[in-house]
Amino acid sequence: MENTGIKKEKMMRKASLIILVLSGILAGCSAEVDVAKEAAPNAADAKAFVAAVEKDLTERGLFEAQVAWVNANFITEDTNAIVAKVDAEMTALRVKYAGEAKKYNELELEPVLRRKLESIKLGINVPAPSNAADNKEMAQINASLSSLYATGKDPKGRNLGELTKVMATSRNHEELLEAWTGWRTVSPVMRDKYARMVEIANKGANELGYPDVGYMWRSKYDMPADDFRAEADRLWGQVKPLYDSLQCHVRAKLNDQYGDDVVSKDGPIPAHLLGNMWAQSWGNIYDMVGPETSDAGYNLTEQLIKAGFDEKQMVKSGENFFTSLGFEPLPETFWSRSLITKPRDREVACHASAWNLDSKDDIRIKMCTTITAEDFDTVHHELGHNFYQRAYKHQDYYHRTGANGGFHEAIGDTVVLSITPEYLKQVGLLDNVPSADGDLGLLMNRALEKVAFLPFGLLMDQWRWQVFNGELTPENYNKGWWALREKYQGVTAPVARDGDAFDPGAKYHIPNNVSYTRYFIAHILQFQFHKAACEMAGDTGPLHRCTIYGNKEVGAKFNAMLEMGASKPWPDALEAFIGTREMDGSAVLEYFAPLKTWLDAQNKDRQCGW
Ligand code: X8Z
Ligand code: ZN
Repeated sequence: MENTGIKKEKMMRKASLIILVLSGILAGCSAEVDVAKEAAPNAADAKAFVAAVEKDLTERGLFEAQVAWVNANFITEDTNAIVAKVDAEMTALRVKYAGEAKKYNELELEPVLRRKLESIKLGINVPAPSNAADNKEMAQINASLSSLYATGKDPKGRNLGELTKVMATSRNHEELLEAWTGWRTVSPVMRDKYARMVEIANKGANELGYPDVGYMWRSKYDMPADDFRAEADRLWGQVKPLYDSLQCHVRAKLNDQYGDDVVSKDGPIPAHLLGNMWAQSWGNIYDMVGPETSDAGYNLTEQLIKAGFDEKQMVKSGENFFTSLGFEPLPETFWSRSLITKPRDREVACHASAWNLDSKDDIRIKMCTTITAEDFDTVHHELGHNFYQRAYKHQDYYHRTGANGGFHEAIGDTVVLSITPEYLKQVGLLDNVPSADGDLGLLMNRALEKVAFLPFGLLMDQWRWQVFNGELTPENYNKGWWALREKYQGVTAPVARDGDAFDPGAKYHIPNNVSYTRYFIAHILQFQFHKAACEMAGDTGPLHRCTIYGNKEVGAKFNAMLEMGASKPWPDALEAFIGTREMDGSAVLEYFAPLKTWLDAQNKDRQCGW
C-alpha cells in the first residue's frame, strides 16, 4: 500500500538528514542535536505530504469507485466480497495517512493546509483501527449490512419498491400495517452486526484522537463538534412551531379518516399512515389532509403519466432545468453508464444516488425510477449532486466535495423549489396554472414533503450520536429509536415492537453509514438559496410561485458557489451566493407563512401536541 510519492519524499528527507549529520560533524558540533532538529518536519514537508496523499487518493479513487459501482449494480456474494476487500484496503491506507498527518500537529501552518490535514482524518467515514483483523471484519460487516438492505424482502417476497407503492397509495390501515411491519423483518438480523461495527469504528476513531464516530461526523462543519450540535438544535427550534402546527392538523385529518381506534386525537401519529415507509415525508397523503377550499387542481404524478413520460424522460427533464440555468449538458457517458430503470433480473441498490467515478466528467446516477411526482423531485435532487461534482472538479482532492454535507444535498432540492405550476406549464406538463386560490394547496403539498421531513432529518443522527457515544447500548437501540421518533416527530410505532426488532436498520442510511444531519441542514439551506435566487431574479411575488427556470444570471451565481466546492469554510460559500454567513430557518418560515396562519386557524379548537 506504500505510495510512491510519499516514498520519494521519505527518501529525500533521509538524504538531507545524512547531509546534515555530516555537515554537523564537519562543523564539530553534536550530531544528535542536529538530527533531532532536522527530524522535526516543517511546513514544506507538510505541504509535500498533503500533495502526495491527494495525488495517491485521486489515483486510487477511480478503482475504488468502479468496484463500488459494480457491486451496487450487481449485488452477489462475490461482488460483496470484492467491495469488502477494497474497502478494507482503502480504509487501511487512509488510516495510515491519518497517522502520518499527526506529525504536523504542532506546526503553525496556513489555514488551507491545516484544514486539509484535518480532512485526512475526518475524510474517513467509518474509521477502522490500524489492526488488520478488525479492519477486515468491519469491511465485511458493512458490505453485508448494505447488501441485506438492498436485497431485503418482506415475508410475502415483496421488495422495497413494491412496499413503497403500498405505503403511498393504500388507504386500508391493515394493508398499510402489513407492509410496514413486513419491511421491518429485514433488519433484526442486522442488529448484532451493527453493534460490532460501532465497536470497531469507535476504536478507529479513538486511535485518530476522537472520542467516538459521532463526534467525527459533527466535526465536519467548520466548527467544534459541540457547537454544531447546538447549531442544529437552534435551527430546529426556529422551525419546530411550524412542524407542530402541521402535525396537529394532519393528525386530526387522519383521525377523521381512520377513527379513534387507529389514530388518537392527542397522541403521536402511528407511523404507517403517513404515505411513506419511514413517515419522513408525507406528500402521498395530500388527498386526505389538503385544504378542501384551496386545491391546486393538479396532481403531478397524473400529469407525468398523462404526458407519457418514461424513466429517461424524467431525467432529461431534470437535465433541461440545469441547462436552462447555463450548465453544460450531461456528457454522453452519463446516458450510457447510468442506471435509471430497475433491472428485472438482478439485485441492485435501488436507493437513489449520484456518482462521479473519475472526479472529472464520468458522472452518473443510479436509481430505480418510478413515474411519480416523488421521483421527479428525486431526479432533480440527484442531478444537483452531479452538477455540483462537475462544477468543483478542478479543485484539489480534499476540496472536491460540498461546502458542507448539507450544501451537497440542497443543490438539486433548490431546483425542486422552482418546480412551480408556472414552470410545469412552460415545459408542457400542465395546461392551466392555478390561480392564487390554489396557493394553500400548493403550500400544503410542499409542506408535506419539506416541513414534515425536518424532525426526521434531525433525529436519525440524534440516534446515531447516542449509539456511537455509548448512551444507547444494543439492547436499547430500538427503544431509543422510538423515543426519538416520538419526541421529535410525534410519531409512534403502530404496534408493540418485538425484543429483536431493529427498526433503524430498515432505513437505508443506517446500514450504509450515511450521516443524515446533512439532509436536515439541506432542508434549511434550500429555502435560503431559493429566497436569495428569487431576489436575484427580481421576483417580487410569493416564494412558492417563483421559478428560476431559464435564468442564466442566477445560474452563473449558483455555479460560482458550486465551483468553490469545499475550498473555503462553508460560511464563505454561503456568502458568495446569498450574501450572509449564517444558516437560518427564517426562510422556511417566510415561505410557509400563509400556510401556518391557515393551519393555526384549523387547529384553533384542537388539542395540539402529543
Ligand atoms: O437519500 C436521499 C437521496 C440520496 S442522497 C435520495 N435522500 C434522503 C432519504 O431518502 O432519506 C433525499 C432526501 C432524504
Ligand atoms: Zn442526496
